[in-house]
Order: sequence, then C-alpha cells, then structure tokens
Amino acid sequence: MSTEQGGNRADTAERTTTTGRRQFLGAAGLAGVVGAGLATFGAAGCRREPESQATAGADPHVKPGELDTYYGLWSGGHTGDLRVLGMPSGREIHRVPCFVPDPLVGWGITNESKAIMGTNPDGSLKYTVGDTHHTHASYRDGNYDGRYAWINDKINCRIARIRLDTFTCDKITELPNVQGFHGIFPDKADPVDPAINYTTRVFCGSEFSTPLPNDGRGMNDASAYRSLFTCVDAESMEVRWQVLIDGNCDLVATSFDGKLAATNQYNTEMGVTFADMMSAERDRCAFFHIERIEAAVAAGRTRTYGDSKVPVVDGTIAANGDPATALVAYVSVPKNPHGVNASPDGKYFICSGKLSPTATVIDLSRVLEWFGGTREDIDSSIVAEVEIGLGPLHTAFDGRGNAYTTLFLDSQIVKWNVDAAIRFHAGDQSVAYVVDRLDVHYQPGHINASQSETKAADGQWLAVGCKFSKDRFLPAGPLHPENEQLIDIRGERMVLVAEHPVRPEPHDFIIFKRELLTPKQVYQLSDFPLALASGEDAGVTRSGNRVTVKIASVAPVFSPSEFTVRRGDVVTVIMTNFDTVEDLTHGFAIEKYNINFIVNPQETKSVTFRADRTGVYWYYCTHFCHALHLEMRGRMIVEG
Ligand code: RUQ
Ligand code: CUA
Ligand code: CA
Repeated sequence: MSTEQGGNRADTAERTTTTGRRQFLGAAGLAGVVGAGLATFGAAGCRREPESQATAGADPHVKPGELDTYYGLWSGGHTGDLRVLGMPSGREIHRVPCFVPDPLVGWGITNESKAIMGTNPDGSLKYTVGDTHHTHASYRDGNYDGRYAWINDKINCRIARIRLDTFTCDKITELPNVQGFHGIFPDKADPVDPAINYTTRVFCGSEFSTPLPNDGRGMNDASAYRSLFTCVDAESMEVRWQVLIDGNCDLVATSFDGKLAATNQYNTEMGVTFADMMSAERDRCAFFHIERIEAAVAAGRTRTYGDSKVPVVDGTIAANGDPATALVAYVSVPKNPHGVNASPDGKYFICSGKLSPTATVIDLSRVLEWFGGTREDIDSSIVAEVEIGLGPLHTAFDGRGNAYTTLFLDSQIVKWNVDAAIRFHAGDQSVAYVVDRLDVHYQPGHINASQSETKAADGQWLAVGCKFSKDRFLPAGPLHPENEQLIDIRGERMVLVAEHPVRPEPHDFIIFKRELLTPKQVYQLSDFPLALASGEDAGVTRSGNRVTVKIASVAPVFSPSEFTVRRGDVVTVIMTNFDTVEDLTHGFAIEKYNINFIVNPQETKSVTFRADRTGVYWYYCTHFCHALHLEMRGRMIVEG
C-alpha cells in the first residue's frame, strides 16, 4: 500500500477504474487492494492540497500539570478492558478490567471480581479471554449522563457495565442463544414514556448464526441456523428479550426518541462460508420497533430456546410482512454494509458500504411511516446512497451537518455533507457533497468525533483508529502497533495533528466533555459490606477449617503483620485500606500463592484460597505507597 504522506491522494485519483470495481469489491478485490497497494480513486471528485499547504491545526498538546478537556472511552480489544484517555492529548489515564483477569486490580483474583466475572462450580473463572469491540455510555436528554458505559466481549458473548463514578466494572451478563456478540448501543429514551428521557435498555447484535437451541441437534443443516437481536436491562443487567431475525447483526444504532434501534446486516445470505456471505449484491439494515416488541413480550407472544428463560419474539421476514403489526423492518442496503451510525440531529442512520463504495442515508421518519402504514415501500426510506470512496466502515458527525467516514481501502477519511448527499441523490447532480479527504495511516476502522453521537456534537476533534501502522513507529518486532490519529475538524479542512501507537486492537471509542463526569476520588468504608469497622477489627477467626483473616492497612503497616493457619485450611483474607489520602493505594500479594490485588483508600477487598503448603510465606504491599513501602510486609505461617 502507498506510504505517501502528502495527503494528496485525490490528485492521483483520477485513474480509470472499471465500473465493476467501482461498484462492488469481490473477495479477490478486497485482498488485492489491501495487499498490493493499488491506486485509490476519489468518488465525486474533491481535490486536496498537500498537507503542508493546509492551515496548521489546533495544538493537541496539553502542558504538564494541565488537564485534558475531554474524556475518551476506548475499548481495549484483546485485553478485555476499557481504556480511559484524556483528550485531546491522548494520554491513557486508566484501564478498567472487565472480561480478562488483571493482576494490578486483582481482577479475577478477589472474591468480589470473581463474582462479577462468573465462576465454575470449583471457583475457577469461567472465562479468561475477551475481545472487546464497542463501548458506549448511558444517555439523558440526548447527551451522556455519566452513569454507565457498556462494552462487549465478542468471544464469550458477554456485556460488561462500567460505573462511571468509580470507573469499575460492576456487572457482567452472558447473552444466551447467540454467538459473535458484536454491536452494542444503549437506547436514548423510552418510546412510550416521555418522562424517561434516559437510557434504560442496551441493545446487542450478534454476528454468528447457530442452531437454536444449540444443543447438538441440527448442526449439519446450516440453512436452519439463526441469529438473535438482544435487549439487556440497563439497571438490572438482565436480558429482557431477544428477537429472532433473518440474516445476522453487526453494529447497532438507536434513535434519539427511543422508538427505533437498528443493526446492519452483512450476511443476509445466512451463509457459512466467506463466498456465501458475499454472494448477494445487497444486504440489509434491520429496524426494530421497540414499543411493539415490548408489547409482544408483555402479551406473551414469545418462545424460549433450550435452558434459556429469555423470551424470544419472531422478527423474521415471513412473520413481519404487515407493517401494521411488524416488529422488524428490513431496509435493503448495498453489499456487506459495515457500521450504522445515528446523526446528531436525530434524523438519519447511516450505513457504510464496506464492499460498496457508498454510504446509505436512511430517514428515520420514513421508517416510522412504514410502520405506521403510510409508506408502502420500506426501501424508499433511503434518502441517499452516494459514492464516497473504497471500503467505507464507520461514520462520525460534527453537529454542523457533516459526516466523516473511514475508508478502509483508501486509507482515508472522507468528510461529506449529509444534506448535500441527499440533494445529489434526489437528482441534483451539480451538488458536490464531498467536502474534504484526508490520508490517514493506514486502513482506518473506527472513527469518532467529540460528542459525535449526541445532540451536543461539537465538531472539535476527530479520532481515528488505524488498523495498520506499518512504518509510522520504531520497529519492535513483527507485531505492529495500531495507530491512533487525531484530527482537528473545526475548519472546512481536516488537519491531522497527532498520532500515537497503541497495542492492538482498541476498535471503538467515544469522546465527551469532561464536565459530564464527576468521578469519586476516594471510596467510603460503607461502600463495602465486608469493610473492617476499624483497626481493632483486624485479626484471625476460625470455624472448622475455614479461617478468616481481617487485615487493616495503614501506610506503611499491615495489621496484623503475621498470622498462622494450618495446612489445608480455606483462608479468606479481607483487607481494608484505612488511609484516607487520595491516591494512597496499597497492594496485597502473598508469595507463591498466586495472589495480588490493590486496595484504594477506604476500599475493602477479599480473597479466598487453600493454604496447601506448609512454611513461611511473606505477604507484602505491591503498590508504592510510602518511603517505607518495602517494609510494608508480614508473614503467613502455614503449620503442618
Ligand atoms: S467493527 S472496524 Cu468490531 Cu467495530 Cu468496525
Ligand atoms: Cu503500602 Cu506499598
Ligand atoms: Ca452479504
């Protein structure tokens, strides 16, 4: 692929391409373009000056001692956690473990975290790997309200909730009946009760179809495999309902009025092979009528699969032909779409073409007209289907009517005007809807702008996650980092202002004003049911072979600084950090017992293990807390 940095690809773009390649990319085309570096071309022509001639962008540098003006929440990818960044600096402030054990926090080690992650009957963790893709936060009045964020695990179909007052994961739910849980989006309001103008549901899309129930029957008949769209209660984190659909799910979007959720579908063929999944010229975007689905669930027009108690309604095409009763509407969009994003004005969902060089703009009021019986053809809710470039994936918004879409194959971001695209599609071919193009490095996937999918989209910053970094950083072996780039979008022209490498692969992210959050800086003892009442409470109690050791930590001492158990005892250590000073965290590790966790000021955690080896085992503080941090240790004596 090209490594030019001049930002002048539109100038090399006037090469002739065949209509076939311009319209759709087949499997060979996709592989060829990525691997061989074919020249790109610009759709609806827009020339761009080299970057050196563009105006300098805003300085993203945040001086030492100064704070960022935005929070960024990034999914961690393979590390199964949520990354917290300060923006625009891109400084990583925190990582919140969710799906994968983390030895700093003791995630997957402490009893509290194991209860959230889920265990086997023997107490071991049910899952130890994760693959997070998408993260979104709770809404109120069309903007983030700072309560929760959610993140998906594609491998084990889990959804995690992160409390944004403490930046900790407090619930994980495994979705039944599905595989390949990918897209996730909270609703923004209730479709019926206008007083509920905040998130109460989270919708989840699953990519892979399986036999239903998946219990060993019907495995050879792939044509009978099905996918489900899932609704999770935002507060209880219980699965409320699922919808049986035709095709699959990918990304998810929700409307600002709470009436509609949608998922783009790249496998309407319901194929199981690569070729099958790309055999149709068009796929779909499926729209869910939330009020009707909830009414059908309440009326008991449901079924269940296997051991799952979750009610499932029928959203298949065959059962949803009558708009007056339909739960789901299927809009035809070009081949293997990727991404569906809600414009901040509340009017449109935009699907990217992926294998088609187009963006499809769907007018939500028209979708509702179809459900209401006043629009005959659901496909006429498409108000634009315009060429924007090769391999379009995800779209962000600036609140000024412009969309920014990543072009994976072109290694570009295209800025285009939604209203202009609609006018062009309606027949005014003189309208230039592409405003600007910018080279990024390289192969961008997700993109998001500050406050993008909120009513407060502010058009300041645009971040893009580039899947390939190639030559941008010092080589460090065969695994290349990804490249996160930052773009100033205040002006007409996009200006690339910063980049940093990141461990693969973060996928998706949101960026919002720091005023929207007021996290706690210190816990209260009463936040934890097991908290020691005071230092006097520390000590050892025994009941049969079960021993409880209560430890108080105050820098730089553990009390007690030694305890004795017998080999074979089941030992529970409960530790409270009595320090009240902000940032004064202690760690607790026991040599040779595979135990490590931290306790923040006024926090309590516990761990349970079997003392199965006799001898002296030091426990010590793993978190630098005091000049005498190294002296902060004690002995566990295990008698035979
Ligand atoms: S998908 S790179 Cu997992 Cu978010 Cu589009
Ligand atoms: Cu306590 Cu280090
Ligand atoms: Ca397809």
